[in-house]
Order: sequence, then structure tokens, then C-alpha cells
Amino acid sequence: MTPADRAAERFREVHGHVPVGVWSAPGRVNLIGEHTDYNDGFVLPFALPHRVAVAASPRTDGRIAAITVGDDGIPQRAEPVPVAALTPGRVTGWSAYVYGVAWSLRDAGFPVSANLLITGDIPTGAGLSSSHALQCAVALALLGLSDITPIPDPLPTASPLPLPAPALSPHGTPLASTAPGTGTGAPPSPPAPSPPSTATTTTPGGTTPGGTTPGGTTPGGTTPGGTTPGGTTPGGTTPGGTTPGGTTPGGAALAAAAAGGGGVTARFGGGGEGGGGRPSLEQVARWVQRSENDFVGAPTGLLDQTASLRCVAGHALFLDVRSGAAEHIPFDAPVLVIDTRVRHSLADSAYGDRRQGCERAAALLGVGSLREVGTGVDLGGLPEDLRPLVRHVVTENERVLATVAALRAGTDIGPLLAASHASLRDDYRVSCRELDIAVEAAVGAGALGARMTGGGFGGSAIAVVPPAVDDAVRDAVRAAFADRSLTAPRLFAAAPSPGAGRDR
Ligand code: GAF
Repeated sequence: MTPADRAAERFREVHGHVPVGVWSAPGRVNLIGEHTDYNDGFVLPFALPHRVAVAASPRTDGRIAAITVGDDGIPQRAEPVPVAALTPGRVTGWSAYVYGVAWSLRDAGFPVSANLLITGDIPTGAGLSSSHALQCAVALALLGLSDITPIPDPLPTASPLPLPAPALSPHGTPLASTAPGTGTGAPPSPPAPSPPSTATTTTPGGTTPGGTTPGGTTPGGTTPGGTTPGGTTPGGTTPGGTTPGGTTPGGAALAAAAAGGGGVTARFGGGGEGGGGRPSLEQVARWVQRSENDFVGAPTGLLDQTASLRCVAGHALFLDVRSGAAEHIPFDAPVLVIDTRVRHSLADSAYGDRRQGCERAAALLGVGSLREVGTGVDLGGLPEDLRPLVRHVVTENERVLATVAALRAGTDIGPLLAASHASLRDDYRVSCRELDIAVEAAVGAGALGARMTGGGFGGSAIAVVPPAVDDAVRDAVRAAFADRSLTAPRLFAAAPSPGAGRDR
């Protein structure tokens, strides 16, 4: 039975009538582009087949009520709350993820009084974005009860994404661009299937509201719905010939990435109201982000909500967080997900510390975000603790672009995944022993590439595993954990799956 079927059935049992509708949203893995989203950079996630489903009907008493049904089948009820009384801090635990979305949508002008029943099958606390799937499914359900269906990304209009950012002098002064396609610009206007020019990209930052809101709870243990919601990396990471000169982030890499075609591009302005007042999926992602940042208190970026809402089956989503422009890149490599079972929490201070470090570094470099820093920049003027953070973000953005180029060219992305993991482990320091063991064992047994995925500090790794070595890789990973007396990891294959939507 799918999560949507289960949600509908349990809703009827609990409320004595069928729900008006059922909406669901997937978890995600990020192929590459980690900790770049809150730096206005690039990401490349795809949606998992695992989903959170929300069965919903409107209420007439101005309250919102939520029930989750986990693996044990026992409903957990959150206290119904008057919508008008929703305010940050009023609710904690798993229900904050639900009521926070209602709060955000209420402030955006939507009626949100409803009964919600939530269930799902995304492993929680595994870095697979179960909490974002929950929030996205709730958002679509609450909008759907008002007959509002967000405008999907237009398909297909092939056009390249903008890339570019000014290189900086050692002291943070923007230098003149040295490669075509660099500049400060705004996203080029729609469909022009040609390589990026010197278009300017001023679209203000991906709009992370409330970035550093501290505190809050995490969706770990109290799983809404289901199985669980809950230095050196050096240059060698830019694959051959894609990056010129080194003073600009990816002029040619972007050109290569962007000019390839074959994908499907959706382009929006920074905001996202569509025609007739229908919100875009990009706008819904921002409402969900506001809920998570300011109601739940986790200072996350836009990667996960956007992946859950905007991914499509068979594709990875190449997203420029700064402009909101996205392109669906065909992706069919066999990916093995390795959940280390080390739980992580995005509301823990380590995530916020990294984010604050990036913001401090950007301020010291005199830029709005690290997206604007070029690969050739001398970081010697920065405090020592900030240099590796910047190095990771700058090289990771390059690697996303190079990965897109490699996917289009049909070449190996393994070295890029390896370099990403090394950078996250050594420079950004968000990996952990179990993730490193998983990555090393997978690659040692024949995976083409592997890396941690998501925020880190536990959670999951991914490996690209050709069918011929699938058994060997699984055996090697299990053995590596068993040999060290670690809890057995959960392993499953994942193909790019559909994004969020209405099920019935
Ligand atoms: C978590 C966050 F929620 C994302 O916004 C992103 O920063 C990611 O960690 C790291 O890339 O999933």
C-alpha cells in the first residue's frame, strides 16, 4: 500500500469520512552541491521514491489538527490549535513542522483550518529530507483544500542557466571578469538555447529568510509519518578542460554545463507568483523554508524543499539557488543509498555554525554570498578557521557545474563525487566516521563514486554502483560496518522519482 493509500484509509478510520484529498511529497538525495544552497550556489538533487502523504479535509472551527501514523500503526495526535494563535515557539516537536507550514501560509493569506493525517515511508533522521517532504506535502494539502495547485515548472524550454560571478582580489575587491560569462548579472531572460553570455545576475539571493534562527526541534525521533522523519580538496576537482584560468567560477564549466541541452529548463523570476495569483512551486518552497527557519528554528537553505517540490522522474534538478532557475537533467545511473543509521539533526548547532561561518567569510570578503567568490581568490586574509569553509563552497559549486557537464557528455562523474566527499570531510568537516567508512567501502568494492549526501553529521551516503558490482558493494559496506561493530546500515537503490503533487 502506498503512503497515499494508507493516509486515505487511516483518515477515514479516524474521522469517519473520506478526506477531500491526499497530497504527497518525496524525500531526496543530493547528487552533488552540498552546503552550497545557503551560499546562493548550485545544487543537483533528485527525488526518492519514498514519500510522506497527507490526507486532508477542511475544518470550520478555525483550528488546525494533525495526526501522524508511524510504522507501528498507532496514531499520534497533535493538539488542535487555533490558526490565528499560531506563532513561533507555540508548538514544538514534530507538530511544529506541520503547524509551521500552516503559520507561513496563513501569513501569506491562505485559509488553513484543516484536519490532516500524515504517514510516509521516508527514513527519518537519515539525511534524506523526510522533514522537508512532510512540510511540502502539508503545504500542497493546505493549498489544495483551497483549490490552489501551484504552477509546475514549464516543460520543456531548453535554455542555459546563468553562472557567473565576479572573481575577487585577495582583499575581496571584485576584479574585472576574465572569462566570458562572468559578471554580476541577472538571470538572462527566458529561452535562449545558447551558451551564457555576460548576462548579469542580480537576482537577489535565494532569499533565505531568517537564516540563522537558532534553537528549535528536529524531526528525528518523533517521526511524523512513518518509518522515520524525522583541506584540502584541491583543484583537481574540476574535470578536464572545463574550467579556464581559475579566476572565475566556472565560466567554461558553466558554458559546458549550460550549453549542452537535452534537459528541461524552468525559469522563474525571484519571486514566483504565477498568472492568476497561483503560486509557483518556487514560491511554495520559500513559504516552506520560512516555516522551517522561523517557526521550527532550523536555519536551512532551499535545497530540500525545492527538490521535493520541483524534481521530476528520471531527472536530477540542476538548481541555481540565487536566481531560482532550474533545469531538469536526465539521470539514470544506478544509485545506492547507504543510511548509516547515525541520526543527524539540522537544528543542532553544527549546521548553523557552518552557515554563520560562511556568512562571516562573505562579509569579510566584501561579497553578498560565497557564490560570488572565484576559485583563484587568495583566502590568506581570512581567519584561518574560515578559509576551508570558503574553499569547500567555491570548489563545490565548480563540481556541480562539472557534474552537469559530465552528465550531458556521458562521462564519469565518479571523481567529482569523490572530490566532493573529501572536501566535505576535510574542509567543511561535516562528515563522520560511518559516512567515511561507507564511502571508502563502496568505492573499494567497485562503486564508480560515492559521497555523503545532505547536511552530514550522520545520515546517508550515496554511491553510483554498476549492476555488475551491486552485490559486492552491498556486501563490502555491510562487512565494513560489521567489522567495526557498527549498527548495520540500511541499503536501498534509488531512481529519480516524481516530485510532490496530489494523489487523489
Ligand atoms: C540540509 C539542509 F536542509 C539543506 O538546506 C542543505 O544546506 C543541506 O543540508 C546541505 O547541502 O539538507
